[in-house]
Amino acid sequence: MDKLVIAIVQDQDASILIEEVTKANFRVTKLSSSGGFLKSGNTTLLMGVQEDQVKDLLKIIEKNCKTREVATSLLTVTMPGESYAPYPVNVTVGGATVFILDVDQYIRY
Ligand code: 2BA
Repeated sequence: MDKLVIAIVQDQDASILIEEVTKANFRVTKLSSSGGFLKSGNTTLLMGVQEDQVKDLLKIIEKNCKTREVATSLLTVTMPGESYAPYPVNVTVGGATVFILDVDQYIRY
């Protein structure tokens, strides 16, 4: 066990990704998470793998996670008279945001 791959993905892609990752004999833990910017739900996957398996895992993640445009009205603009109005913006939410960390120890009791 060499690396911990943390992948933040969209909820819509999570099920199929978990299926494919499991089919390829990787172990995975699913966490329900929320993005700080959109404040909506996403999925965080924890996957402990050998260093030489990281490339194969990344290929599966890339193949199964789609980039999507999401409309949000988070931003506000100041209107005359100092009132605020929601300002719609489109953001491109990534297929996946991936962190790869070194694992110090891996213990299963
Ligand atoms: P959210 O924070 O909800 O961000 C959703 C999308 O909004 C982002 O997509 C990005 O396109 C945009 N966005 C985020 N912060 C922004 C900002 N300060 N200004 C303008 N646009 C902004 P992704 O970059 O693909 O990120 C998708 C999700 O992955 C994020 O959801 C967050 O949960 C996570 N994430 C991304 N980068 C991260 C990082 N460096 N650390 C921790 N989590 C991260």
